[in-house]
Amino acid sequence: MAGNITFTMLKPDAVEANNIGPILAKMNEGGFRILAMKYLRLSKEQAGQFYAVHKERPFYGELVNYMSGGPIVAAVLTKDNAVADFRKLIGATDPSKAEEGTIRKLFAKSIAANAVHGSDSDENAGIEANFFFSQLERF
Ligand code: FUP
Repeated sequence: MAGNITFTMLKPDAVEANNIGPILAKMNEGGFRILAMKYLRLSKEQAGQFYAVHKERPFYGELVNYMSGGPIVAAVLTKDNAVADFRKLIGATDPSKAEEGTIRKLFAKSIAANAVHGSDSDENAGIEANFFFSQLERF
């Protein structure tokens, strides 16, 4: 059965462009509620650990530099069928391929600076939420 949480980050480009409010509004309008949220800057080590699954990919170094290059917002969101519905709401990784009206189409600048992250499975949603937040069960 599909789970009801997903994990997101508003990436450095979205924070720099002062789009935290508009992007969170889109998430709310899409039916998501915020369970946990924090504003922080990742160290290089933390960004490398978070994206360790991409270690062998050619863009890994750039991705780690990019994600540790400025502040982000990390959040746990809830909704029925959260992971799939959220990926639909944010659109394709490459904003030039993202559907009209999606968050990446509206706010992303490039494939690297693509405004937001969204978990790709229920298992990863749990792992990623736990990477940033402890004691989620209290909510
Ligand atoms: P997504 O699940 O849509 O966030 O995309 P991926 O897991 O495939 O990629 C994770 C992040 O790596 C993307 F958000 C941006 C970065 N990336 C690149 O910089 N270049 C690429 O060619 C692919 C991904």
